[in-house]
Amino acid sequence: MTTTNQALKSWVDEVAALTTPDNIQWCTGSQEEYDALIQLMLGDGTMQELNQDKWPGCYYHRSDKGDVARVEHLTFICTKTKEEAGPNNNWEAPEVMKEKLTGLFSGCMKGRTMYVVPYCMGPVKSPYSKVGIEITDSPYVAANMRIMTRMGTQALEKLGDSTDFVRGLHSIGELDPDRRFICHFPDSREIWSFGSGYGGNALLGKKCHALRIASAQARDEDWMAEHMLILGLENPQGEVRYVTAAFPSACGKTNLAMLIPPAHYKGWKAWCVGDDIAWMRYAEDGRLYAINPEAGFFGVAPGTSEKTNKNALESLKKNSIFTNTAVTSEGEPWWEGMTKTPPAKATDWKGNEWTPDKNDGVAAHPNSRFTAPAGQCPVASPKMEDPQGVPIDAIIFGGRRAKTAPLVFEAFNWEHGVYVGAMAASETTAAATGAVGVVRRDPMAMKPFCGYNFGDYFAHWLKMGKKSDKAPKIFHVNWFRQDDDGKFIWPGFGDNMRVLEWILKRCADETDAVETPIGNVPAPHTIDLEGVDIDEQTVERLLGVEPEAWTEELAGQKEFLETYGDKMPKEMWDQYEKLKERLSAVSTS
Ligand code: GTP
Ligand code: SPV
Ligand code: MN
Repeated sequence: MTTTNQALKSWVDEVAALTTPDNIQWCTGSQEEYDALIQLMLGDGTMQELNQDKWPGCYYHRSDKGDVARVEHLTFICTKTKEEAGPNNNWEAPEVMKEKLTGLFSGCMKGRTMYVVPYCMGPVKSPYSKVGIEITDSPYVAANMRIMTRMGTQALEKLGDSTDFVRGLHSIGELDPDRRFICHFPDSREIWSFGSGYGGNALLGKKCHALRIASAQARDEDWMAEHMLILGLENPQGEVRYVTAAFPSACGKTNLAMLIPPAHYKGWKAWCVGDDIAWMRYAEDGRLYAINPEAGFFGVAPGTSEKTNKNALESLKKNSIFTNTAVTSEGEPWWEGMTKTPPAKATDWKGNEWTPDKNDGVAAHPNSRFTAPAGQCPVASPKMEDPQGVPIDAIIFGGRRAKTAPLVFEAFNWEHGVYVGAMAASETTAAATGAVGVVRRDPMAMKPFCGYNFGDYFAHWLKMGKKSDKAPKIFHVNWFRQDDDGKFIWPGFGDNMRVLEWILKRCADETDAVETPIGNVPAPHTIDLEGVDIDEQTVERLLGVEPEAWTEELAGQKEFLETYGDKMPKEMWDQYEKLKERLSAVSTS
């Protein structure tokens, strides 16, 4: 035992008594310990060695076929009342859920080792970082946690004898989808996750702690826990300015977080601070600062290539874990979109032999992922480790919209920006189980991750804007607009830099915009398109705001606002009325 923390010791004893493991292993986070975990998994076949000459320190894991994504319908927020959790969450009373889960956890670690995984979300020296302890019976989870968080002794030392830590209890159970529950108890800062070994369901520091529990804690303590990337943009004069961006799962955060500016942007450089989660608070200078609570990337593999995201590929070349990708006959990981020519022969994510002419499906699961140390990113910002974080100029919301949403627009002010974020909608992706490609509202990209009632969450956002006259400006982007044939009309990826430049210029009052009912769009020719093969008509379409489409959108917005009854702040209804007026003014003029 490596701690004198009585609260921690007695909780671990309690959990051991409930789950009856054969062994208890306290994780220190050392390299030897990690290597031993890998050896253990190589031994029992849950991990496979990849080609060590080409992929040093890289390993492969195939998860259970029925356990490949987050499960939103099995994710619960267990607050005292249903209203606190809100219509945006599944709810169960804490004591009812705990009784049910106690039954499932009872004796579930028999024959297994219980790993006690202390972790710190955020730089260890940051006053804004938070410690959690995950107890798990999965060595795969323990290994991934070492990449994704500051894990082990350093976290225990930070905790000291404090009782202030998130208690996360996890068991893979039997991986039975009918006995799977991902439950959060925001009041007692606890997470109980049973029956899944995958990603956000199982790596409890990530979505469960750093978003669902943290969002509730942030509401109580006047800060923000958001599903956002953090990106620094350095201009040729060497000045770096930072933005955060909230896009739903599998909608481009990791890609934007490490983008490579187009050749035309000489002297510009992008710095990655974070690719998925931002914790933000005001500093004494009145500015909003963000830290990345994570230490690794759990990134979507498909579509990641030298062309689309070279920096991600560089990040994952060594010391990484691949889950549910394909593996070539050379022992290399592979996924759709990675290379122009697919490998002649591979084993697919289900373990079946795969050849390119085999047309019964993809080789890699659409939600297959890599776990890579963030420090390996060639453009990892030195500020990743800064205890104070980075000051934010702009907050960007976005989604995957084939129609309606233009490439970029600027909110008129903070309050309008909160409305824009709250009304964001996006086509669903493979990051969660369920239908793909259906437009649904995903406020601030937090639909699956907000640990309390969205009505209260919007109120919290509104309040945060009033705390300072230096609050960031708010924007909305859409990289995914399509033509009638379903082809993307914006090149995206590195070229998104052009939109970011416009955003930064707006923040510095250096470029023009045209007012539309939904917000300010770029004035003609204010987005630098030099070197992009795009015609004038397409640009018009990209930036176009069609009042008819938005009037249709209004109906959906009203319905959404109504769902929250009295909890929906009045300011949001005011914004709705104003938008309605602006839209009717243009359609009657
Ligand atoms: P999570 O990790 O689930 O939160 O996802 P994410 O938001 O980090 O998404 P990611 O950057 O991994 O991108 C998901 C998919 O969108 C990948 O297949 C990318 O190739 C694709 N993508 C990202 N950016 C763009 C873009 O600008 N244009 C287009 N067309 N596709 C993009
Ligand atoms: C997401 O779905 O937004 C992810 C992956 O980042 S997971 O960790 O599974 O939540
Ligand atoms: Mn995410």
